[in-house]
Amino acid sequence: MELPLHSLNHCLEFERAVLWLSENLSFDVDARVNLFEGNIRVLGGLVSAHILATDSMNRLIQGSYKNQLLDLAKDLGQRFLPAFDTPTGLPYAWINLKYGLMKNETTETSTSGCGSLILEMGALSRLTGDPKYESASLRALRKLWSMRSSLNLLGTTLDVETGEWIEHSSGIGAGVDSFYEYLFKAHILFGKEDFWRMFHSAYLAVQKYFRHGPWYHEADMRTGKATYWQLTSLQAFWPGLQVLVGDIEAANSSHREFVHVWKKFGVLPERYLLDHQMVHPTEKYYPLRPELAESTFYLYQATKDPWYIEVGEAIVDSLNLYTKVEGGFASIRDVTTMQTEDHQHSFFLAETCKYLYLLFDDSFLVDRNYIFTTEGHPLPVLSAWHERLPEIYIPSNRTCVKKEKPKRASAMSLQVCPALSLNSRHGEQLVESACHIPDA
Ligand code: DMJ
Repeated sequence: MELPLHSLNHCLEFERAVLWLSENLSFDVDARVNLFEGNIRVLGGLVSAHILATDSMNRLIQGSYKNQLLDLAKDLGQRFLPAFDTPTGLPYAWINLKYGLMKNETTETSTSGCGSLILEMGALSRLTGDPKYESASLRALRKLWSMRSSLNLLGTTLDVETGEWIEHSSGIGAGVDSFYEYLFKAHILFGKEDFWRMFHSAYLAVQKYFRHGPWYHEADMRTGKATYWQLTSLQAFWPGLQVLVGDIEAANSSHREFVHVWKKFGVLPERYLLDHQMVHPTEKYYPLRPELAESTFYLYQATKDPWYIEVGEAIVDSLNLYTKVEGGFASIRDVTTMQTEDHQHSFFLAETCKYLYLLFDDSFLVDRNYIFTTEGHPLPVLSAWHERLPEIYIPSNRTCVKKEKPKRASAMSLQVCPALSLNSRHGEQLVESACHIPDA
């Protein structure tokens, strides 16, 4: 089959990048790196690109590919492992790529730092046939889960040597966000019921203790009492996760609030004080974060409501207006003045641009189901990676069908959390996810 010209260009670019990486990238460097960031940005990128490079449809690579990206991923994964050598199995937040664990390294890490490794490390194990990466990240995840409170809440920071919590207040934003995301996506990718059970309890606790109408505040994991009434830009990923779960109504209502704040400033401030309706005095920045675009993409996929396209267009307009500079896009230092700074995080290309692109053109997703890692790297859902296919993927086991049978069975279209029928409003039957907790 002949490929169209733009596909050929993609292939050439991709092949060139693979070649460049295999000739220029080495992890044998004396650099202290953050395990979480290294995992989601670098390991995830390599593993995902390797899978795309070996795609049976040859969409991205035409010539011979010799597993260079997988070799790099293996090397990096191996360099991560000494971080897990703790009495608790919880990994250190920092590791030196050349020398391993540094003397007097801090023992403090975050919940996401310990609980967001399973997708990349699990995929690496499946691809190499070596279980050590998956085992280390699974052990850490299980330990973390065992540290939850009786309310099924977790804190934000902890000590990897003692397994004690340091910060008991937490929410769905910084330091915790991707922990929830990975429990659920690990269930989709690996089909383990265990992940679903953990996620379901954690999700219900979030909806019960953090949710306040469309907003999410923070609360103390021990008492469930509210601590901070703040909206953070990172929280805007939550509606996207809720779409995967099937809790569309809750997703839509909080997404609208984030859009409202985006429109108020032109971009999302890092932290906004809900109780004072003002930007946090020291966290006024917008580092080109993707979360709102990500949720907009998911909500559009689930509803096909053109309003989400309009939101996407408004986001693109804002990015062009406020952040476009010669040679790229710049972070905003202060959303009240739109002063920029000389920094463009890798997540701008890996996530912000990718989700916006997919919002307007999802043809890449048509013939395969993917989950996206927290850094936006696609991993295909392969039955070979499943212990047992989750029931939701077996058509006859679907308990409730929300819409007409979708053409393809993605987690998003099937809405993994089973649906409940509610009372009717305006004469039509209302269907909500079993994970949805209505407002009191
Ligand atoms: C990304 O690096 C990841 O999504 C991470 O989980 C938290 N958010 C940043 C981008 O804002």
